[in-house]
Amino acid sequence: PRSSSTFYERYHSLEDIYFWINRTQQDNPDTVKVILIGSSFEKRPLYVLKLSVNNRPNKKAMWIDCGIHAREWISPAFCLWFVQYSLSFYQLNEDITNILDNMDVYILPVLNPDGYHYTWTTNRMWRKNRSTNRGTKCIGVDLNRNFDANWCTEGASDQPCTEIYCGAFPESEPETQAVADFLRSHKDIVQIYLSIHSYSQMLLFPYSCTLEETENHSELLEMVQEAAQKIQRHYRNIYTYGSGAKTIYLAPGGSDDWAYKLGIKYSFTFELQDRGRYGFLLPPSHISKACNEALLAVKTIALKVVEK
Ligand code: ING
Ligand code: ZN
Repeated sequence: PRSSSTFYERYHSLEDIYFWINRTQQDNPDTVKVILIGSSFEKRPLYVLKLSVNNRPNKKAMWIDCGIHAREWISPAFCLWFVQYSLSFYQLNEDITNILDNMDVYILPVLNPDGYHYTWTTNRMWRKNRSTNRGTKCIGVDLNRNFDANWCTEGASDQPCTEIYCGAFPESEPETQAVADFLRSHKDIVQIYLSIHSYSQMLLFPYSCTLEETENHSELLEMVQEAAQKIQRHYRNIYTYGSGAKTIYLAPGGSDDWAYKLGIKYSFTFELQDRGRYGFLLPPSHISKACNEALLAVKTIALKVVEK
């Protein structure tokens, strides 16, 4: 008989995720705080979990967001996986202990709750948020084209009916604005910005909005190269890596480019499994391997930053 899967090896509805956030905070009152950073177009709350293991002052921090694109279900699954792993293996696993002793972690499990809910009820392949647009029946803005980084230039569209619509102006969407406001007010402590997508197995860093290289390009390249090598050794799986524009395509208005320009110099976008066999419809039986691969990449990068 098939072995039964745990909570973290399944996908969960938005309602279940809200319930999980509440329970995780209640079960770990000393470590987990829940911060309401804003609300979505349809007025759903945007909750961030803050993981903080001790009260040492002046600790740095890492930000992780998941679920900016509605149909990329492995992404929220990773945020839940990361929280559970951190809470379970602090003081058991050397790497996560070292990371959490030195930095707080802010986790936004579902950046685009309206879109995520819509993929569960109506259209599994929805990508954008669910905001209405003036002068058209077409719904939604691509939240990863709505940040203020070479906004709406080549690689985005000003047509609301496209999948890569940039919105009426930068940060026009409440979801984008909530994240940008939070990071602006925490930019002195947040050292690492990480956004989780799928699919295609890539570890990306700025820029995506231009073919130019960042000032620390070679350092970022070394970090993702080491992460990809570790994934290959441990899990026999290939992740490609590099700057977004050179590795996939030009894409302005993305969150990692914006975070980098804000001053968060260790800024990344991960594209989790797979490489196209199942695409966005990654079966639940693949969740644990996909999340463990991404976890290894997060650890590799965070430890590099901690050791600086
Ligand atoms: N890929 C990303 C997208 O928004 C990306 C690629 C990464 C764009 C970083 C901009 C910045 O198109 C997916 N799968 O959504
Ligand atoms: Zn995406």
